[in-house]
Amino acid sequence: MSVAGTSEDTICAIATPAGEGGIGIVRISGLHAVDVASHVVRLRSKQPLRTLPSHQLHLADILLSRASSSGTLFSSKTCHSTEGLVDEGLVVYMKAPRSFTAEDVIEIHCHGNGLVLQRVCEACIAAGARLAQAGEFTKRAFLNGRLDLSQAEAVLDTIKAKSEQSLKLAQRQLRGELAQTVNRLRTNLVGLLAHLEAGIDFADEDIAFVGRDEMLITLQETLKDVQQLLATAETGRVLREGVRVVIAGEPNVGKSSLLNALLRENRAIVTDIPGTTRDLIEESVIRNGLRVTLVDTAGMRETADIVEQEGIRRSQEAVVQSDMVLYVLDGVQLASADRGKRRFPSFGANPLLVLNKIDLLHPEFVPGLAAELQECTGCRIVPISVQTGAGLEALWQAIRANFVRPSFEPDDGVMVTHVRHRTALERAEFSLKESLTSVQREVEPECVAVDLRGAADSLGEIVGVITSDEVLERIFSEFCVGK
Ligand SMILES: Nc1nc2c(ncn2[C@@H]2O[C@H](COP(=O)(O)OP(=O)(O)OP(=O)(O)O)[C@@H](O)[C@H]2O)c(=O)[nH]1
Ligand SMILES: [Mg+2]
Repeated sequence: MSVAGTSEDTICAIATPAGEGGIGIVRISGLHAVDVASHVVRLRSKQPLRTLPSHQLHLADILLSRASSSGTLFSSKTCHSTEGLVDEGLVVYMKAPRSFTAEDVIEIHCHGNGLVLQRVCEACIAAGARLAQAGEFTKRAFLNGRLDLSQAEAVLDTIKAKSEQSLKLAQRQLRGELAQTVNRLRTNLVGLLAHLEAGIDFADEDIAFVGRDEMLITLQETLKDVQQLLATAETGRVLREGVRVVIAGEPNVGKSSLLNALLRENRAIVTDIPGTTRDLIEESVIRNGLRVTLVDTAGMRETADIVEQEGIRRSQEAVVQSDMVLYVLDGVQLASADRGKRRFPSFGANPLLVLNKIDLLHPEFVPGLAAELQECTGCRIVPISVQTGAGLEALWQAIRANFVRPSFEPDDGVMVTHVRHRTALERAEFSLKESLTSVQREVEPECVAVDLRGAADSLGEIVGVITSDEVLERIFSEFCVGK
């Protein structure tokens, strides 16, 4: 279903984060934004709001509208000489269509006090606006054609980006890089489809509107481009969302010590008593542009202690939900066990084995032990000592290499960062392969057209040409109110 048009309602919301701040902004958007704001602000210049030039800040008194003046923030006594006065601030009028929503937008900049902002918002509502829903300003920008859907999603990514690289990716998507590529591919398919359908309509006249070879070339090239985009999706997701790395292993091997060392912070309790950690301890750190959430867990062992049992259950759950497991081993324990009796981890998909406490081993002994471990388990091994810091840099590199290929440059080509885009591309890939097979087998053009339409529609979903209300609802509900 395609969605178009805009709402008649004028909406308002506090656009700045909750809490105290130097300034706070209330944003109003819609057909009646100026009328609503006129009830709430009085320009010091006495000019009517409507006559203001667009995109200029003007000093104003910010007032309570009559309908909300029964409020409790300022009693009638305190407001005697300046009745209904709340604050003084700045007002900016952004005339449609040159605004974020492409509608008339007024922003009222007051002091960043939650009560004041709340009162201004209430005054706007009393003057006829309604409180905006989560993401409604951005949704209007999309519905009014200011942004495509991938750009609207990039607005949220820009707000939420925690690392340099995720911010860079969000900004590139906001500039429309992904949309341009997807639109180009979609246009090629729609062109092909038009020719194919013309051929079907005029089948009796024996005119070939598009040759088989030409069709094969276009389909193959489009498929290649779609697959190229898909190849970036995993790295894109990892850079946008960050990764969850769980530190697991038996008690006392140095898991909490490792967490503290990687965070460079004394976050978890470390003792030489096995079973020290019970709860999961979680903390994020940004390293080389990648946001890594590290999770320290309770050491795995058989135990009758029910608190520890619960801790171990949570550890196992954390392992299942992780993107990567660092399985820590005590180098001394391992070295002292008989060769045949050495125990190795049996859980976690492809864990990275961290051979800890190598400061307590003879340096010449470490490479042999690591090689033996590698041979027995087939897993990657990183020998470290939390005590001396040896191997920690190599461990960081191994974590990154697990997710991002070493030659990766965030400035290389267009990247796919959203699961929604990835699944749409996968559907497009499937339909393109089907249509290629149909053309190769010289199946009736009607069948080819169905798959071509499917591929074009899947691409259209990314930019929002084809989108259901349900999808829009889901996307914009992730936003905060005021964006
Ligand atoms: N020599 C040496 N001791 C270490 C090293 N890493 C940790 N330890 C010591 O090993 C002991 C256990 O460390 P923890 O970090 O509490 O171990 P854990 O795996 O979290 O233990 P649990 O929470 O009980 O599962 C402490 O006495 C640490 O000081 C290391 O690299 N070298
Ligand atoms: Mg611990």
